[in-house]
Amino acid sequence: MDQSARYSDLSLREEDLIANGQHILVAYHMKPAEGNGYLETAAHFAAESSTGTNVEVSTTDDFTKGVDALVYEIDEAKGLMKIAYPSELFDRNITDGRAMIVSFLTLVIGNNQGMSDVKCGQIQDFYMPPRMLQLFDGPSKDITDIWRILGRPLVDGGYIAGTIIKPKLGLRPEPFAEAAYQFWLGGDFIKNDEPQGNQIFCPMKKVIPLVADAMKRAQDETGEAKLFSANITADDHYEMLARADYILETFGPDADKVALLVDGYVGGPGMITTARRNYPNQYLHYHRAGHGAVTSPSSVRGYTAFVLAKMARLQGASGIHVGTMGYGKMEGAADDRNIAYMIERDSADGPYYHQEWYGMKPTTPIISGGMNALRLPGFFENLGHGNVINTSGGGAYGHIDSPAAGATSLRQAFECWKAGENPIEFAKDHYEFARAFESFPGDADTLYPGWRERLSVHK
Ligand code: CAP
Ligand code: MG
Repeated sequence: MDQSARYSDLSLREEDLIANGQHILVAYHMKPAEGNGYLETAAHFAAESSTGTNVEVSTTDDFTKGVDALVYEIDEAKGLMKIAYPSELFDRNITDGRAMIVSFLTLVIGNNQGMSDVKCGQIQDFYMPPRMLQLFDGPSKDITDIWRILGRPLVDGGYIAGTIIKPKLGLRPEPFAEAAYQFWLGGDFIKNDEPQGNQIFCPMKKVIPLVADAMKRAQDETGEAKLFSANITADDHYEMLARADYILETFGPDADKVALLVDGYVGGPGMITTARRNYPNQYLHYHRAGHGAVTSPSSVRGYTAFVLAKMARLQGASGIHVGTMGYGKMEGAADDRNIAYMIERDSADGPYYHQEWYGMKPTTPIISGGMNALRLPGFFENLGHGNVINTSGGGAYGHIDSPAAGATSLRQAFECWKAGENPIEFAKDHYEFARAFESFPGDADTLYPGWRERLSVHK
């Protein structure tokens, strides 16, 4: 059944829809299955994502038709379709009237995935009108809270050198805490790796007191504040609360230096909101393990990493992983910097829509995955700043001298870029950075050909 007469209106102009502020706009890459017309399929897509189904139902009335999602633009050659969703379609809390990402996802990327007339559809971008945007929690803590703890300026406070406890699994409590202590001697921020929780060989109630003690000792030793991002992910809301409460109580006077890490893609929006609403005083660290299942550049379904990050800011993530823009081990490209810009700025351009955030706090880009001191200068150059959290697991624990030296080499990489110096020249009087060349010789050969001769002093 062709529903384009009801579910499309190509005379609608995007600037009017934005000026009216009554619709959430979503841009998709969409391809119909063989034998289906573009507009007809797009209209069916909009129907299934809002008020309709594949047939007319007799219970539809005039009000229903007033909240139809409408296809307002198509470009068949580009496989582009844009849909305007009336804000009223989206579910609101009975407790406080606020909006929820789970409802947004249920409609805009719900049953439309897997329909037989749609070959594929993927969200590229969305626009949130001011009134709806204000109904999302947004972050309660942001990078300025970390800078404050570290005694840095609250504007342009700079790079946060972090790591992930490695190996990913298989450390017992004592070596785990020792690995944390060793990194903190040189760096700022440590996160649990995403699967680390309460394994029987490393029970949370054994390891967390040791990590809290390691933090204290590292702070005493260095005279600097240190941060720990603790994984509280669990299927059960109450288990998440139990973990967070235990962790915060155990860190006691250092609890302000604890971030709560949630595996938000596999766990879903409810888990992020559990952390955001129950612990608004803690920095909320959104780990996105598994997101590649839908966001991979090879994917033609789901949504992109850009969309994931934008949703994370609405939900209230203080920081989310945004990849390494082609400089690390995960998929990504240089122009992924627009992901970082969208979540850290008050006004930014996405691939299809400009978004104003009206003062919603920013979400820190967390740079992670195969990073080390050698890869960072190029990364900062591409991004244009270093106001990020970077977690380098292999890049710290893979340094040939020590985790502390690995951490120091990361900080030096930022100094090198900030000073605009040539990394090989900089290495000549920055020992830990120079030793990173020897720690990661494959990267050094690729990024800095000729380094062996020029750094002969360290050979
Ligand atoms: C990185 C990491 C992170 C990835 C996730 C890992 O370790 O801990 O989970 O960065 O990807 O387990 O691979 P290394 P993303 O520093 O040792 O590579 O940040 O893109 O979401
Ligand atoms: Mg990890």
